[in-house]
Amino acid sequence: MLTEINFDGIIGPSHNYAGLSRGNIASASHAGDVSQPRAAALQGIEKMRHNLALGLPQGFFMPLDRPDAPWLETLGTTPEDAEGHLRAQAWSASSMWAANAATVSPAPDSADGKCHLTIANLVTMPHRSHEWPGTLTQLRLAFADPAFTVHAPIPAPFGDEGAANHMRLCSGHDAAGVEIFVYGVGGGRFPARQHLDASKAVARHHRLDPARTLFIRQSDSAIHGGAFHNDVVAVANEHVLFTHETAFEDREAAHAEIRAAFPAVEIVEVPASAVSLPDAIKSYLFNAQLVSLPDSGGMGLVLPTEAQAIPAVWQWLETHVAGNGPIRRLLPVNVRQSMANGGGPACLRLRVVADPATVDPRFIADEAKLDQISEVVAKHWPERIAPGDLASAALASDVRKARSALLDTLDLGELN
Ligand code: SUG
Repeated sequence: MLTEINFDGIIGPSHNYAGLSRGNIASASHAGDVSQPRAAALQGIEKMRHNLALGLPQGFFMPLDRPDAPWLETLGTTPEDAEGHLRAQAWSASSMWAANAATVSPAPDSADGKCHLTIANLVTMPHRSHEWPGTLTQLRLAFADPAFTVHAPIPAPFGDEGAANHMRLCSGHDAAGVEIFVYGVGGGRFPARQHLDASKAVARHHRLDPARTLFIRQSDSAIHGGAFHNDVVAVANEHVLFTHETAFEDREAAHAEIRAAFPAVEIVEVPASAVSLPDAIKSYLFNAQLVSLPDSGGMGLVLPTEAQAIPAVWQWLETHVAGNGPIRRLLPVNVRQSMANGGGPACLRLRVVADPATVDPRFIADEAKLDQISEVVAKHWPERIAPGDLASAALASDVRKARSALLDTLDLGELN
């Protein structure tokens, strides 16, 4: 049976605040802060427990090996000798944001009846550009079953940031859907990370039906306001598109195209007059997991606790839930450590529609396995990392050992 499984990136032991992502306001404003990798990973695990308790299938991905010495070697240096900015780029735990791991097209959407995944190249940001080899290895392991095809990344210079710029509308997760690729156009104050040529290449590789595939331009004002990925201003689930008024460059044309391709769509739009773009970005209202609740049948919004702190945002949500809208429950989760680097609940997960029996079971979560992961994190993850600590060979060694301990515990030593 095909079902939606959310795979969360386990927050790695090297999690730190180096201010590496231009155009990501949270990352810039927390640059130089002391991070808490242990608390960060435990927050991520609690989110997984929360979603499991809702009856939602849950998976996870392992952190990548950091600092990335082989990458530094291609640059002629080492973690010890690298210049500060390169060293920070090598240390980044950014693979935690699994929404950027790959773009996923479920089997019913593809001409060959397979679930296709294309690993994102993440070429726009140096610290993320070296994630893909580790991600490719891991996803080829998790999705080795013939039900899946895992594609290598689209080549540079065509920037691809994966599922963060991809939405799917469908009558049920196991039915054929309409896939929406959202791209940006460069030349502004902040980089447009998703290129149209990359999105089109992904759609071709995934053998999507052109009649059920849309390419929609993200608004320049959203990018310039700090929405470095579309999933900061819009999210879709089944027949619902939850979006800010300013998400798309040509709002009317975008909505008309979406309605024409998927007439049953319910567009829940938050007007800028109710929630300003800066408040939407600060609260990460849209970087929420819009999930179909197995018990009650309605939809729930798993959103960051930051959304409760902004009165306009919380008021809009409470009014919606009290009315007749499709979102029936508000489910705040605390992922503050990730949020401070610009990653909300939706950034931390990759949605894969699949039969769980076809996924390598080592990547599927249950309560007992989350207990095991928490134990390793509590024992091995550093409590704090200050920016100056990245020069420490001892810390680098501890961080590697911490990851290895987790791989061993989960019988994933082959990723070492
Ligand atoms: O790519 N932050 C990530 C956040 C990714 C959020 N993902 C989604 N929206 N799906 C990024 O900007 C900050 C790292 C640092 O500054 O150290 C960072 O990479």
